[in-house]
This record gives sequence, structure tokens and C-alpha cells, in this order.
Amino acid sequence: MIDVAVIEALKTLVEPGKVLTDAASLEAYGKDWTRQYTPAPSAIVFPKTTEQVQAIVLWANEHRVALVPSGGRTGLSGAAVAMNGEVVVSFDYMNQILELNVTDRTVRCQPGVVTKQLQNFAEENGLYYPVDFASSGSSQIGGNIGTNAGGIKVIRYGMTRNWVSGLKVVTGKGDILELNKDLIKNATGYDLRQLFIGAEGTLGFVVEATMRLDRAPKNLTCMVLGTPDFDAIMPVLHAFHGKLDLTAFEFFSDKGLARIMARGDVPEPFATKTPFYALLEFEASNDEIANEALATFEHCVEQGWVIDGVMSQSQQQLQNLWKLREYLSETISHWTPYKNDISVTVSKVPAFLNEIDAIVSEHYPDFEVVWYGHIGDGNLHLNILKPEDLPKEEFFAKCATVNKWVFEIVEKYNGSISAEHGVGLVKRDYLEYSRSPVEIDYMKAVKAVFDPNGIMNPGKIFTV
Ligand code: S2G
Ligand code: ZN
Repeated sequence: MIDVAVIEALKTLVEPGKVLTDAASLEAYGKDWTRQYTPAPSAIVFPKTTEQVQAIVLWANEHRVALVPSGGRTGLSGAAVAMNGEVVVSFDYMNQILELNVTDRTVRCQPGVVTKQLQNFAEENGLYYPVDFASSGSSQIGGNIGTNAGGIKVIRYGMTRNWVSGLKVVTGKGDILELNKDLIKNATGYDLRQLFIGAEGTLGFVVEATMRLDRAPKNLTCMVLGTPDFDAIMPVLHAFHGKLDLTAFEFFSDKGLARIMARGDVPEPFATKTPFYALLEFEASNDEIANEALATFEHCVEQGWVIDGVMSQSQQQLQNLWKLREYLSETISHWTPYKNDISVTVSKVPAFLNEIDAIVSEHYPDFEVVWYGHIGDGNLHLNILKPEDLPKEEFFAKCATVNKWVFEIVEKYNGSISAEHGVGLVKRDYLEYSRSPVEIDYMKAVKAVFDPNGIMNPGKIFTV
């Protein structure tokens, strides 16, 4: 643990009452949404300005104190977990939207701005922040940048990385850098901004971000289609992708739908029960597009790829159909799921999923496997539900044995062991299934440049 005098010195760097060491705060701020780690930070510090963040980093270098960044703490890979006496740096008090530029279509904001807050602000100003996912109501922009968050609109809008036009950061050495100056074009050497996006707080802290906005979509319309098997989903994707400019293309299994229906607060999409469901969304900005969607639906039915389906006729029905997909993560969390977030190129998805599903079913005959994900960008979420009577430790140990086979298949298909949730602690020991040893050495060399004393989120992404 850290010497009391060192913590007292930390208190002088921020406003009174902005360093907490009580058990409840240590527990609450020392974790994210993962549940396999025991939080054990030394203190939580709440800076309010860039200068205070810089002073904290310099203090941490002087005393060799490890710092862990903390945003909305909705991460699923343990990147915001502090379990070795680190000091957690929370951005809850750096949560202001600073400036809207309607001509540049950008919003300069602090890292503690909640994703939903930015989405609402954009909408209030006739614009649109298009990165969206289940946890957007509590995740923060700083954390979204740290993990390069993806979500449900990536097929049209890409990842968080596509929407960052400028960053102000405090590096692990305590230098303040203004990266890219919000420019669209800037060919002046290495784009250091991109290094910080997805770095999981291992290179420094984001203290300001200029986020790009898009025009507001027109008359978003959603379809849910029931398919006879998983393989039918891909020709459905190609059929609709060829005709419509999709804003989303998701999937979920019948087991996932059953869990949502059991909640009792989401209407059934249609009466027919099918093994898999595709959920797609597009802008029905005119009747011709809506008719094209219906014609494509008919074509998919004629081809036997779709058995039944529904198209939203109102914003309320659109929201109800999205609940079928967006409620999954929170709904199944009650069964302490063992989660995998894997991706391959879209063309490899059918063979990839069938191989993974076979090996998981072979080794887990009595576990319930729930599949869902962003099939339009090749990202699958594999969730194995813990049997009520099986202790958590035994369950996770059993699941971990299959990780090896799952990741060997990921490697075979040249995929990623972490599509959007990041590496953190959860995937750290499996990194070589997706990154070569030489690549990892280069990443560690980059880290050493920005954080020579290794105080920035040590042990995340790779072992120290
Ligand atoms: C999703 C949310 C987290 C999870 O629903 O797309 O990324 O895997 C997930 O449950
Ligand atoms: Zn996801």
C-alpha cells in the first residue's frame, strides 16, 4: 500500500474532498463490469482540470505509484480494474461539454461526458453522434476512446476511432499533447491521436476530446427476420446490403430471444419461433426505399433464407424491436455469463461460428450458450450462462479450458480475440492468438516512450 504521507501529498494536488479512501469508494471505483476480479485500489482521486491531471501524473512518477483510469466503469475486459493498490483516477468531475462548432460539426468535451449525454446534445442541435451500444447510458467518452468502442452502428459509421478529430492528452511522462488540432487533413507525420484510441489508458490520460458529428438519420426503420439456421443470415445480409444503405445488421439466437421474452416487458416480434433472428436497420427516407426493403424481404422468403419477419411502422415499434437485441447483455448478466467478444472478416463468419459452436457444445453439453452480436461487421458475442447450482469459480475454470480451443479457431480464421471490448486483464494472456510476438514487442516499445516508469495502468493489454 502507499505511504500515508504520499497520499497526503496527492490531496494537495486536487480540491478538498477529491481523494477518497473509504472502503465503499475503493470497492465501487476499483472495478468495471467484470466480476472475476477483487477491487483493491489505495485511493480514488477526482481531478477537475488538465493541470490537476498533469500534477497527479508527475506525482505518480515521483513516487512510482500506478494509476488506473476510470470512466463509466462499464468495461468488460478489466481495463479499469484496480486490484494491486493502484490509485484510480476518476473523470466524474471532468464531465463538461465545452464547445459546439456547427460549421465543423464537432463537439469539444471532457472525458467524463456520458456517451448518451453527447448523443442527446448532438440531437438537440440537429446533429447525430453515431457510436451506440448497450452501455451508452453510463459509459463515458474517455472510456469509449480508451477502448475504441464499437457497438451496433459500426456497419455504417465505424468505431469510435472514426469520430475523434482531436485529443488533448497527458502522457505517462506528464507532458500535455494537443493531437491533430481537430483537422480533417493533417499529413505531418505519425498520427499520435490514433495511438491513444484503444490504448486502454496505458499511454496516458485523455483530458479533452473533440468528437465529430454526422447529419441526423431520416426515418430510421428496423426489421427483425426469423431464419431457419445461422447460415441463412449471411445471404440475408448480402441481399439487404446490396439494396439498402444499412445502419445496423445484428443477430441473436432463439435462446437469446427466450431470455428477453421471459422478462415480460418486451413485445414478441412475431408468433413464429425460429432458431436465429437478424435485426437490420436503414433510413426509409422515402417510400421507394421502404418498398425496396419489402421486396428484398419477399425475395429472402422465396429463397428460404427467411421464415417470418416484421418491419417497424413507428418509432415506438422501432424501439421495441431494438430492445430484443439491446436488452440481451443486461438480461443475461443475471446468469454470470462467461463472455467472449470475437471477430473475423464477414465472409468467414458462417464457417467460423459453426466451428466455435461445435467445440463449445461438445465441451459444454449442459451449459446454455447464447449467441448474439454485430454480424454485419463480423463481431460475435458468445455468452455461456452459468448453471444456477454451479459455483462461479468452478464455472469460470471450466469455461477457461475452452478458451484455448476458441482462440485457436480465432487464430485459424485470422480473427481477433477481442473485437470491441478491449484486452484489459481478461484477454491479456491470450494476446498472441491475435498479435505476433514481434508486434507485441513494438507495442511495448511504444508504451515505454509514453510511460517510461510504467505507472499507466500497468498489467493491462500485456503483462508488465
Ligand atoms: C453487445 C455488450 C456487452 C456484452 O451487446 O453488443 O457488446 O457482450 C455487447 O454483453
Ligand atoms: Zn457488442
